[in-house]
Amino acid sequence: AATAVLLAACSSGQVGGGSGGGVQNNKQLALIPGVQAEPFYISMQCGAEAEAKKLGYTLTTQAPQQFDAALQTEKVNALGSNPPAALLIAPTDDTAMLAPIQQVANRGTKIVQVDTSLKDSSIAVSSISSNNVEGGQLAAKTLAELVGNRQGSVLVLDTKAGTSTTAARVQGFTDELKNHPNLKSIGVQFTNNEPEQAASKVTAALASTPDLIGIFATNLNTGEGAATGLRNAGKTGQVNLVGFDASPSEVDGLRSGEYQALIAQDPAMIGQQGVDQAVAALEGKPVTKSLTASLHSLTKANMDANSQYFYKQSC
Ligand code: T6T
Repeated sequence: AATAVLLAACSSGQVGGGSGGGVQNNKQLALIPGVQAEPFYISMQCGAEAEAKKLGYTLTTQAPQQFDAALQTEKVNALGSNPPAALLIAPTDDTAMLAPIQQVANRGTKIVQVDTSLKDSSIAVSSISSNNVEGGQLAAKTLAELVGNRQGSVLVLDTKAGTSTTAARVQGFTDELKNHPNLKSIGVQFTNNEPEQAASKVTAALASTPDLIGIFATNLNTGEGAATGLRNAGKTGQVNLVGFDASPSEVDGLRSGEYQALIAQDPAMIGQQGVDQAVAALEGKPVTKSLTASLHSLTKANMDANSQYFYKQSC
C-alpha cells in the first residue's frame, strides 16, 4: 500500500505585486537552475514551462555546466541589459550569488527563488522549496526504522558548503539522530556535488568504520556515488542507504536494493509554483513570500504507487 508521507504545503506572508518596471520583455520569464542535464532541474523546468505556456508567457532556461557559483554567475550576467520580466533561479551558493542576482533585480526583473535560496531572501518576491529540515528528519526516522535495535555508525554525505537545501537536510537529520542513541554519526563529508567523490568517501568510511550501518546521501549525486561505493565494496544492502531525490538511476537502485529508501521532492510543482508567483508579481496580484512543496518517502514496497514522483529526463 502507498504510504507516501505528505508534508503539508504551507505559506507565510504576502508581498505586493508590481508591474515589472523598466524591463521590456514583459511576457518573458527565465529559469536558471543549479546545473544542466540533471533530472531534478529538468523536472522543475518541465513544470515551469507548462505553467508559463498556460499563462501566456514564454520561459527560457539557461543552466550552468556544473553546480558552481562562478558558472551560474555567467548565466545570470548573460541576461544582460535586456533582462526578462522575471527570473526563477536556484542559487548555487547562499552568499556568492547575491551580487549577480541583485544586479538583475536592479534592472526591474522580479526574482523568484526555486529550491535553493540565498541567506537573505529579501531580494526575492517569492521563494519555493521543499521543507528540507523535515526531509532530513524523515531520512533519519526512516534509517532508524530500517536498522531497528541494532547499533552502528552513520555517515552523512553533503554536497558543497553554501548549498541551502542540503545544509538544511543535514541539520534535520543530525537533530533527529539524537532521538536514536543506537545510531552514532561519524560526521558529515562534503563531496563537491560529485558522485565520484561521494563514492570514495564511502570507500574510506567502510575501511575506517567496520560498524557502518547507514548512510544518508543528501541529494541525487551523493546518492548515486554512495550506491557505487557500496557496490564496489560488495556492501550493497548490508549498509542501509537512504537517499534524497528520485532520479531514474536512484529509482532503479531502489527497485534493485541499492537504496533502502528515497525522500522524493516534487520539482515540477516547485517550477509550476515559481511561475505562478512570478506572474502574480508581474500582474500586480498578491504574491506568497514563501511556499513549501511536498516530500514523499519512497520504499521498494510503495514506489510503484508513487511513480508520479519519479523525476524526468525530458519533458
Ligand atoms: O536535491 C536537489 C536539489 O534540491 C538540491 O538543492 C541540489 O541537488 C539536487 O538538485 C539533486 O542533485
